[in-house]
Amino acid sequence: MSARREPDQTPPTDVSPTGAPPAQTSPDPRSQQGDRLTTAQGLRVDDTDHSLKAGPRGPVLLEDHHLREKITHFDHERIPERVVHARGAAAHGVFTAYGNASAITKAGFLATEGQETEVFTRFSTVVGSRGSADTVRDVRGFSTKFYTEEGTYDLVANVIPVFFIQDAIKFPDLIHAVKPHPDREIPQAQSAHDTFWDFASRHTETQHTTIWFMSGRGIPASYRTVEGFGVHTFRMENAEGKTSLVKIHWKPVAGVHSMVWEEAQLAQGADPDFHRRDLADAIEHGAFPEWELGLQVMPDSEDEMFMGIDLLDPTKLVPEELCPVQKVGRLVLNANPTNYFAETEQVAFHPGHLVPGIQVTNDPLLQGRLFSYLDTQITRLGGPNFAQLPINRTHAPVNDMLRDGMHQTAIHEGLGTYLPNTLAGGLPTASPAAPGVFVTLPKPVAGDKVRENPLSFGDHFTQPRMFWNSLSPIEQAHTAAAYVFELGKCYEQSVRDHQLRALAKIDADLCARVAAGLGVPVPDGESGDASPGAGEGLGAGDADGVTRTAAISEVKDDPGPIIGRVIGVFADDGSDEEELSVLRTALKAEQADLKVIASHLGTLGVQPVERTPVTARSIEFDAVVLADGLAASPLAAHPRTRSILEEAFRHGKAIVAWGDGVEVLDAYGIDTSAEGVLTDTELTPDLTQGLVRAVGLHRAWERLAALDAAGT
Ligand code: HDD
Repeated sequence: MSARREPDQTPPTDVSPTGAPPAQTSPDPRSQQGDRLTTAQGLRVDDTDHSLKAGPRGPVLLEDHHLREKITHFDHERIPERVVHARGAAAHGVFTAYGNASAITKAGFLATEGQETEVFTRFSTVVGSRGSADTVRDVRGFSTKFYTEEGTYDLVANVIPVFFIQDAIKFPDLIHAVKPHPDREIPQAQSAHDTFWDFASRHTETQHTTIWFMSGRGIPASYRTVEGFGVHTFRMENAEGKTSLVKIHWKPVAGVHSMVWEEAQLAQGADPDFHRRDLADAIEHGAFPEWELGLQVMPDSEDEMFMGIDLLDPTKLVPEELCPVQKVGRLVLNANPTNYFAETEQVAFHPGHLVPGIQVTNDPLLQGRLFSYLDTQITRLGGPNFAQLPINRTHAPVNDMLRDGMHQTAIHEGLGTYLPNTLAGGLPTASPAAPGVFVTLPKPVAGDKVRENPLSFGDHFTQPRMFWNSLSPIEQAHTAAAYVFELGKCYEQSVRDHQLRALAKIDADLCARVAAGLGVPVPDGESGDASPGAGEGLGAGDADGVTRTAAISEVKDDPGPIIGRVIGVFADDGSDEEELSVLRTALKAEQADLKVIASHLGTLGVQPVERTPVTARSIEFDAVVLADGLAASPLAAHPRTRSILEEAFRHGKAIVAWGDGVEVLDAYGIDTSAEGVLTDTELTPDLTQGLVRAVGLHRAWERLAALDAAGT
């Protein structure tokens, strides 16, 4: 029996009198137009569900162009994923300059007060493949394309201010080491394996970055709560030609907030798209993520050092105590991409995409990057014309001499494909040095050709020690536990030993804790570093005696804003919908989101129910609330209610209950006298304010410390 056309395949009836397709629905003429299915040649097709066959039971005919085109195109839908940073999520937004950067740079998008520049920002994990989980322990990328009037500027940043290696020539080794083992291709998206720690422990310049990502910075709570760092030192030039050495920062308005390790692991299973979903949801709900751009501005000194810190060494940061971060503009991400592939996947960043007023330095890592990014796009995006893809197109006028090549989409006119020419009127002409023209700063170059590092690159331990000293005790405990986890996943004792020796050079207590966790003696302190020039305290790096810096710890005395945070409220049919409404309004005023968890979906009165115990997970909530009217409900008795409460308690989250909701806490043994557990007989403004404050502090840090001390 043949089933040629299902009823819903009936052609639409709004045929125009001329037979032309109805008005275009997309501004891009190469995407969908009208509402009729066509081939790539614009031919309308009568059926897309059945191959052309010799009879309903006969063979498929080679002449079926629609079938062949459809399948051929499908066969080529995937492009090579990024060799690193394959998994990402992105958003459109706008950057507004405060104007105060004009003293430092002539870049118009930074220097002109109130100047608004469209941007596209992509966040990413480094190690995992495109389908890997979001919440793995990793460094993360934070790349922003500024579509400025002077050309596109890319800030290809990370969420950690330092990098693993000092020289780009080691990048393939680093990435081979951290990627899955080449024999079994495991583990995916993890650094917790032998080859990574084998590399990291032998190139001890990695130790600063590794201690950062062993801390909470390696498992951010969301992309909205990460800092961003340009890592390298850049050279900026103002309109008067004065130059400065500058480090670039993104400071999240929502504050820095990380997961605890168990949350990150739970999220990997319960919602591998956790960060991607969070970013898109926040933007969709109008809680637009925001960052301020900040600059650390240092004199353009001859030795390119600042207070003992080598500014060309990407494994070093400059403590904010020595050089404050000056805020020069604001980024707001306010629109989700329309199409993941066309935008997030095809966007091509490059640290060499610069504008007048921002130039590179001799940092050997940066110099290698300047080669790598252009090169990689040619493989990944199938040829040299990727700048013509809509997401990569500059918003400034283009008049280049680049012609032809794979996927050429421009129809260039005229004969002027060379210079000098007379046949095209001598156009286009190069511009003399003038505002808006990029002129490389003249800098003297001297020296013998050598494969060597400067002596100042040899200090690998002073700044990791400063990082360790700057953590609060509970953050130190989490960091030490992360090392125990990571090294505990290594099979080779020699690898563990090597890394322990590196830890001994950072801090004896850190080393002792990790050694105890691994059940081995504390090593004798030899680092075993294989890289030339490595050592302790060689040359500069003492950061002018700064042994701890305030910008590192997430534990703050004052609560931050709770914009975009999610509060899970257990309520059921016996609860008062008016109270839920009061709480919802109060949280909305803080731009936080409330999700009701009930024993059934639908509504409680007029209050929508977003979760049941079956679909709710503790990881999606920054705080858990129990409303009155719960004690006798099936929701209270559900085993997942108990696990959500226990996890929220264990992860240091605020827990709030009023009325008989408090009985549920008691029944499950939640200590109502613990820090961050707030109860009352009724929903009062004080209780609500307490909730807002507790979420603003991120976690009940003392509770976490007490649980850690108790070994739970
Ligand atoms: Fe890189 C991608 C950040 C060193 C080679 N890198 C990439 C992305 C970010 C960074 C955020 C993702 C861009 C996107 O979203 O598309 N990379 C950094 C930072 C570094 C760094 C902050 C050090 C300070 N990278 C680095 C080195 C090399 C590369 C030393 C090579 C020598 N990076 C690449 C690459 C990638 C890339 C292979 C992969 C995909 C891409 O470029 O477009 O070229």
